[in-house]
Amino acid sequence: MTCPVVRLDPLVGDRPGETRRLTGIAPLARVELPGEVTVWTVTKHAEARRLLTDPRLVKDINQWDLWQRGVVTRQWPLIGMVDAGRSMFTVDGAEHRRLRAKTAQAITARRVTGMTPYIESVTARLLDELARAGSGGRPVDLKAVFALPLPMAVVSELMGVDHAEHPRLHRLYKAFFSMLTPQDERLAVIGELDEFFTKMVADKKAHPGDDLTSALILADEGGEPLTDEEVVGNLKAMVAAGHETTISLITHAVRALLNNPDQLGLVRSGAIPWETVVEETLRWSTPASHLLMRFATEDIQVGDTVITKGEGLVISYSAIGWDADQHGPTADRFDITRPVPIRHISFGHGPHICPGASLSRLEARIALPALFERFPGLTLAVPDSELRNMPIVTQNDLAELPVLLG
Ligand code: STR
Repeated sequence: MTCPVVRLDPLVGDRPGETRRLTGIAPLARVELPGEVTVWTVTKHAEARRLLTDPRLVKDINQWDLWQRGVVTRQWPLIGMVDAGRSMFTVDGAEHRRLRAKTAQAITARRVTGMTPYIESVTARLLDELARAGSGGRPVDLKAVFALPLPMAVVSELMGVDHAEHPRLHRLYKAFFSMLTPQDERLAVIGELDEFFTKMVADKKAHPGDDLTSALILADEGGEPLTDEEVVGNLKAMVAAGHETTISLITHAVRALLNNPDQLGLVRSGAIPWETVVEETLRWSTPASHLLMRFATEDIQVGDTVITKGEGLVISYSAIGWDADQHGPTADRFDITRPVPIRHISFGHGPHICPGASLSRLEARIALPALFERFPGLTLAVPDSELRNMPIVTQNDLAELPVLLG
C-alpha cells in the first residue's frame, strides 16, 4: 500500500502546523525524519496505548532493517537519540525491569516529596538571579536564567553530578539537541558526554556518595548488580531526560499563561489549581514531540496498515496530545477550564513510562507559582510569533523565552 510521507522539518519552523497535519493522518502516518530516514509514527491516543504495551515492539536498534542493511549508520544526525548505549531506555522485558527497578523506586511520588526543600531553595536563588538579569526593564531569557538551570540542578542533586560542571553540560547538550551541529562535532560531543559519565561512575565507585548513581553501583541483596556500562547508560538517560523535558514544561507553561491572561487570572485567584496548568501544558505542548524509536520484531497489523518486521515506529506525542477523539474538538487549544479531567499520555505508557514524572511535576508546581508570585507583571518581550523552537524535531522546546519582568 502506498501512503503519503510527511517530511518533518529538521529545524521545526512550524510545530503547530506539523502537529495539525499529523493529527489528520491516523492512526499511523509515514514520516521522513532528518537525514531521509522514513519510519512509521502513531498519531492517536488509543492506538499509541495499545502499541506501547505490545511486546512485539522493542527498543533494540539491531532489530531495525535500515540499521542491519547499513542504510542508517553512526553518520545519521539522530543516531544519538536511538543508539544511546545500554540502559533502561534501550532494552525491554526482564532485562528492562532489572535495569529500571532501582531508579524507578528512588523517584516514586512519595520519595520525591523529600526533594521539596531543595527545589524551593534553588527556585528562590534563581528568581533572585532573574531579578538581577532583568532589572531596569531589560529583557531577559527566562529559559537560560530560570527554566534550564532548575531541572539541571535537581537532576544533578539526585544523581550526584558535580554542580560546577553545569556550564559544560549545557554546552554539550545544546550541541547534542541541535540539527545545526555538524555530525562529526555531534559524535565528538557524544564521546565527551560518555567520557564524562564514565569517569563519574568510576569516581563514585571509589568514593560513594548519598546519590542515586552510587546506589545504582551497589548490588541489591541477592540481586545481580548493574554493570558499569549499565550504570553509565542509566545515568546518561536520567541527566538528559531529567533536564531537557522539564525545561520544556516550565517554558511552555509560562508562555501559554502569558498568552492567555484570563486563564492566568483564574490560576492566580486560586479558582484553578497549578496542577491543572501543569497537566494541560503537558498535553497541549508535550515536551517529547516525537519519541524515537521502537522496532517491530514481527509484522504488526494496525487497522488496514501493517508495520512490517524490522520497521521503525516513532511515538508522536505532539499529535497524540491533540487527538480530538481523546480530548474533544478543542484539543488544539490551551484551555485549563476544560470541564473534563485531562487524561494525557505525555509521560508515555507501558513499561517505559517516564520514571521521573513525579519529580518533573513537583518541579513545575514549585517553580511556576513562585515565578508568578515574584513577578506579577511578567510579559513576553517579543511577539509570540517570533519565538523559535530548538532546531531538533524530537524535542518541543523553545530556543529562548525573552521576557520582561514588569
Ligand atoms: C539522550 C542521549 C543520551 O545520552 C541518553 C538518552 C536516553 C534518554 C533519552 C535521551 C537520550 C533523549 C531525550 C529523551 C530521553 C528519555 C526521555 C527524553 C528521549 C537519547 C524525552 O525527550 C522524552
